[in-house]
Amino acid sequence: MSSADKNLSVFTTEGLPDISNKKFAIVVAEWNSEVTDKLFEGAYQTLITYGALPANIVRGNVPGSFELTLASQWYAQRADIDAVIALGVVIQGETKHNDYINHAVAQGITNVSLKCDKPVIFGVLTPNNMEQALDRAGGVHGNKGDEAAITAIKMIGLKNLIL
Ligand code: DLZ
Repeated sequence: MSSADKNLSVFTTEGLPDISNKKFAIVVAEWNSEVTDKLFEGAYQTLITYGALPANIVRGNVPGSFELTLASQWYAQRADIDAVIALGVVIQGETKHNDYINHAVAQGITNVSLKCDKPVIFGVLTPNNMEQALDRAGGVHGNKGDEAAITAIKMIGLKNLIL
């Protein structure tokens, strides 16, 4: 088998793996929902664009970004879920509250990913204000949800190659 054939058998569109039989959970924080709903739309549409089936994408809402970690773990523990995408927006405030949330979620999601041995993608925006958030949720700076979905797909492909 030539290397080109091998690539074809492993990868489909633009080097990304076939995800038509993969199942995804997208966990969405309701805090700043005007932004997180756009992040969800970006992630969902990107998964569909690259071959995921609508029936294989589940959405779970949580109250705020701090709750993303536990809900991500609940999904990641499910045998049928291949990857989890956690989406939230934590806007910098006058207090340090946002820092505590950001660090807790980043660390928590890392721990879940390692514990469950599955991609759990950190799709949390940490902008200074709402304008910056919207710029990164389908605005001039793209959509962090799209990026998170591509990252999930790439990690699934990488796992298949390495293990
Ligand atoms: C409390 C809080 C604050 C101040 N800011 C945000 C935010 O910018 N983004 C977000 O997703 N959640 C925020 N929260 C809520 C916390 O994530 C969490 O839901 C509560 O502290 C309850 O655990």
